[in-house]
Amino acid sequence: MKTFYNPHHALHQGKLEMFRGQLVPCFEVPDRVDHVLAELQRRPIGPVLPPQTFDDHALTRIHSSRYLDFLRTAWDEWVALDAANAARDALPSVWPVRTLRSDVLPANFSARMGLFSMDAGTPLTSGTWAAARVGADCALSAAQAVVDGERAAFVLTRPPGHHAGADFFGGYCFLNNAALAAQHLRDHGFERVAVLDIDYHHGNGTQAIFYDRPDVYFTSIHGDPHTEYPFYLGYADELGAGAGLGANRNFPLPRGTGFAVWREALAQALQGIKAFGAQALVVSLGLDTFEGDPISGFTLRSADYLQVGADLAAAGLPTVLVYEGGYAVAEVGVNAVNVLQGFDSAAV
Ligand code: SP5
Ligand code: ZN
Repeated sequence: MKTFYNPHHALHQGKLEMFRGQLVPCFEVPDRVDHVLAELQRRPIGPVLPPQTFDDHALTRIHSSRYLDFLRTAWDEWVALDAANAARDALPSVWPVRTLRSDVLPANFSARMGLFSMDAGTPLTSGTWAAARVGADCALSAAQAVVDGERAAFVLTRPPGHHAGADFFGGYCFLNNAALAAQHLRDHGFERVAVLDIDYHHGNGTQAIFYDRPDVYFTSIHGDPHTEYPFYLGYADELGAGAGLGANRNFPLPRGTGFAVWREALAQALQGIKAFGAQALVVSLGLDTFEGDPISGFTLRSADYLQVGADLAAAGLPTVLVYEGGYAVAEVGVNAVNVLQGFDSAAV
């Protein structure tokens, strides 16, 4: 399959994230993509291509204009506050929780950082917009390749996307690459599209974006949000709303879950996608389900990812695979390419 690689991903390079009252080094680092690229060079599965350029109209299909306007100018505003900020990343510290207003767009930069974010673990850096914007082009290019008849395509980019909502960043994510790919498929002939999220963390952004829509099915297998990030979404009773009722399905699993139980949840998620009648599939491919992941709690092993790829291919749908999380940097390349190789070996 074709890989659409973001050559500008390293422009986004956060330094520190807030964790238990301390700033700790970011887990979401450029090496995560560099190792996947190196493994793709060792075990080629197809051409590695730069993305085509799409105009911002494709972004506004998913994200609000005021959020995109904020992201585009945020770094310059941050540095305008204090020239010394050029050496520091921007992190939010105040949020409009219940009873506070999110309809008013404050002039104050910190207030807007909070309005457009969900946590203090996602630094905004000098190159965040440039990297995320080209990543969106990669997602749209992969979706277009599938529109043009490819069986599957892989989006190799960072920052990841599945925690980002229509108008907020968080969980290391800024633009929702999987949602952009799904919408592109919808806008180019596929009437029913499924998003399957197999990152360790629930894809709250993607779920929220499609929650009331009957045309995009969202299903996710993830650490139980009672104990795992993003905590406030991803429970089994979230089934969709309004016209989208029945088009959302979550499989929260406890910390420590191994491949046999995880794979049974995958079979059920794929069964839901089939029952929905999906014509195309977008996979949010996180590799943080790996036993060696430093921030996650499942115990999948490297060889299991070959089977994951084969199971995904057995759905028999045109498929866009989007790289999301996965923080065991030394193993993430092997694990990601195992999924792709497993997919290609089983795909008809
Ligand atoms: C895309 C994705 O996988 N985002 C995950 C965001 C998780 N953010 C919260 C992580 C908290 C990590 N703290 C772990 C400390 C271990 N010593
Ligand atoms: Zn994750």
